[in-house]
Formats: sequence, structure tokens, C-alpha cells
Amino acid sequence: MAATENMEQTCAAGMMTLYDWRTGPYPARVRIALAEKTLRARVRFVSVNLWKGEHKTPAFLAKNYSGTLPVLELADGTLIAECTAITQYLDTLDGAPVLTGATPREQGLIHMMTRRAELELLDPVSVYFHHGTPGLGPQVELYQNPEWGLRQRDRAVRGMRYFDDLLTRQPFVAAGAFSMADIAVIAGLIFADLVQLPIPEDCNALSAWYARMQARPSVANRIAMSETAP
Ligand SMILES: N[C@@H](CCC(=O)N[C@@H](CS)C(=O)NCC(=O)O)C(=O)O
Repeated sequence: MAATENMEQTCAAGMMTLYDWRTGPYPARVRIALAEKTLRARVRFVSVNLWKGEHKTPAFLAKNYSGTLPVLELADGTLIAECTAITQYLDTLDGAPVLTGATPREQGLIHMMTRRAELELLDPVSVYFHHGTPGLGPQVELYQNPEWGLRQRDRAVRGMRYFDDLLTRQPFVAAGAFSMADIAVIAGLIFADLVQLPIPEDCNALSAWYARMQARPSVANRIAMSETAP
């Protein structure tokens, strides 16, 4: 047990690699988390070109069976995929979580709302992109179901309305402070913007919250940060 802990501490001190795509909404979740945790200097970025389908090559699939970005590779070679899992790992590295909750109650709420942001907004926008638009192009999108894509677009808009209503009653998505759940909704709106799916005009609370979120340095600098030398 002590040996495992030592190994974890040694590896935790080493450099990590983020398999990443600069403008990707999901990788943005990890970039924002890195900035919030001031961990940028601990990570080198490796670009995987989604438009060329580099995430579907055997070499990349060996790193992440799901063939998606981001993936975090630890100094010991451990591979962690899925934004929530990566964020949780980064957030608890120093034993002082600020994004995933400090108490069991906070952790439960933040996990629930993060998943809800994925289910009701971010993932539906992604499905719309891949199925209801040309997506990553014919070389990468080997199967498309436009009707499913359009249904998911509508679901995403319903999700925006849900979060708008929620944000009329509270300042942040999961509770009284910025968390991983806010980051997931931010990514949903970044993706919605990319596919030209605007926030409905009457969703004032969501728009005001998003403007506040975009003013955070972690969100504003999320693309530029990969060019900043560690
Ligand atoms: N559930 C995954 C979703 C990741 C995801 O869909 N990432 C996008 C990058 S923005 C991707 O790799 N898309 C390429 C594809 O699905 O072909 C996570 O949370 O990490």
C-alpha cells in the first residue's frame, strides 16, 4: 500500500500529456479545469486532428477505445479518458478539490448536474453536429442519421431552457460555487455556438450566466493556453 502511494506521488509529480484538439468543446472542459487548478505547467498538449480522423486510427484507439478526445496520459502511462473522469483526477491531485465538491453532498450534486449537462445539452449538440450537419466530413462520418441529429438539436434547445430556468434561482449550475457542472454547460454552449445553435433570446438567465463564465480567465484563455509554454 505504502509502495503504491509512493509510486502515485512520484508519478503525480511528473509531466502529463493531454491528447487534445484546440477548438474541441470536450477538450475545452479539461483545459478550463487545468487553468482553474493552475496545473497548466504540468501538462504537454498533443494535437489529434479530428478533421483528418486521427482519433479513429488504431494507434489512438489503443489509447481510448471510444475514439474520442480528450485523453490524459499520466507520467506512468496510465490513460484516463472521459472529461468527468479526467476532471475528477486533476481536481483531487492536490487533495483540495475545488471543482468536484468538498463534501459528499456537493460531490453528489455536482456529479448529477454534470451528467445532466451532458445528457441534456452537450451530448445532444454533439449528436446534432455528427448527424444533422456534415460533421467532420464524409471521410470521418461513416454513418449519419439526420433525423436523429435534428431530434437531438431540439433536445439541446430544451436543455438550454432547463438550465435557464435553473439559473434564475441560483448563481451556478450545481450550487453556490463554480464547479465541473458549470464547465460542462459552458462546453455545451461552446459547441452550440460552433454549430450555430444560439441560446433562445428569452433565456436571459442562461445568457447572463454565460457572459459571466466567459469573463473567467480559464474560459477566455482556453484556446490560447495550449500555445503557452509550460
Ligand atoms: N464522453 C466523452 C465525449 C468526448 C467527445 O465526444 N469528444 C469529441 C471532441 S470535441 C470527439 O472526440 N469527437 C469525435 C468523434 O466523436 O468522432 C467525454 O466526456 O470525454
